[in-house]
Amino acid sequence: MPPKTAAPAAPDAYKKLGAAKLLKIHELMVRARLLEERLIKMSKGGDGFFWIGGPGEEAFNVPLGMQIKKGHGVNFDFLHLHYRSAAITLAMGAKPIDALRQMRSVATDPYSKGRNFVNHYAIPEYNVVPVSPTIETQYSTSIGTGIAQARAKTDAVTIVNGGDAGTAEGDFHSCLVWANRPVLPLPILIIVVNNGWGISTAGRTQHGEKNISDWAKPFPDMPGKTINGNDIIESWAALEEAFSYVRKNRKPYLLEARTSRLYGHSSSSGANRIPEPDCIELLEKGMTERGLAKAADFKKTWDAEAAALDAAHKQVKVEPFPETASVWEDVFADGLPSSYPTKGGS
Ligand SMILES: Cc1ncc(C[n+]2csc(CCOP(=O)(O)OP(=O)(O)O)c2C)c(N)n1
Repeated sequence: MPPKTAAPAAPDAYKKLGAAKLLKIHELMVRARLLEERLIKMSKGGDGFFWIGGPGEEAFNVPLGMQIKKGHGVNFDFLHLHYRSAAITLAMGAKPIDALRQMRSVATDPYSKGRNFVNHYAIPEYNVVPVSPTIETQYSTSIGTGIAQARAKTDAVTIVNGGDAGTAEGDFHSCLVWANRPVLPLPILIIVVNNGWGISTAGRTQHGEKNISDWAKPFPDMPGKTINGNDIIESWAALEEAFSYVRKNRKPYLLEARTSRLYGHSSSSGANRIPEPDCIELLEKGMTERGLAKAADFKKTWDAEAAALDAAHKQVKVEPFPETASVWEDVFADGLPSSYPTKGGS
């Protein structure tokens, strides 16, 4: 069984991953960061109603998205995500414009047709199940796809992520119990991204356990590990190890990533920049110090991604809002009960 604590990254780990891959990771991190900053601006500028997202989690979420076995159906990985996961979906190939669409609540939003709030993805072709604003329920729904994949002959796995405060809820513990039943262990990569806060409540005032990953201790077959999720090298290696364990052994793995929360909880808490470590700055510093890239390489990426986002935003501004009559669409799988109004609404 892998150790319960993280080993420090090897000194040459940057070079092992290689400049080309690191630059690709950097590009996706920049795309995610600029997207979130644009979404914040939209929420403050009347171009949307509410923002919640994941700036500060890119060094963990991009490697996660890049290591997914992407596709539709039981033979591909299933993702039960929460609202700070944009960098995961972007690394899988989602387009920033679709998040802008959901923020502006336009009818072209592919995730919810302009009906849900931002960073609530639903991507059937990538097995990304709809994100719930009710926290932690994703740990319960992940049991379902975990069971399907435990029964199927496949190397595909289920991934569930959420925050540290939510682990106080029963759904998280149901997931641990179900994933570890000796009669049918489940191939679930159980992730907790620990940013130290539950809205405005400090984690240190709430958690008697030292690490969230210590919840693995009662289950001898489930490794538990805590890593520095602001470090791209540590994140990449830990995810590789965890994915490989779950895919091969068809058993769960509990991974806790400590990250920054760079713009606070949401637009409700102001969404202003907070002086915590910035994983993109750390990556740029690490690459520059090792001669793997220059400041000009990074600037090119920032400029190109910003220009692409400008064009996408311009496009979304002229897209239509949903028709009023569409308000009942997709509410019930088999149509509306006869007691519901079918026209207009009141
Ligand atoms: C069941 C439920 N309880 C409370 C809330 C309100 N709420 C939204 S986010 C949040 C804090 C979640 O903190 P954490 O789990 O650490 O995740 P983070 O937002 O920090 O990533 C709470 C309490 C909710 N959405 N759902």
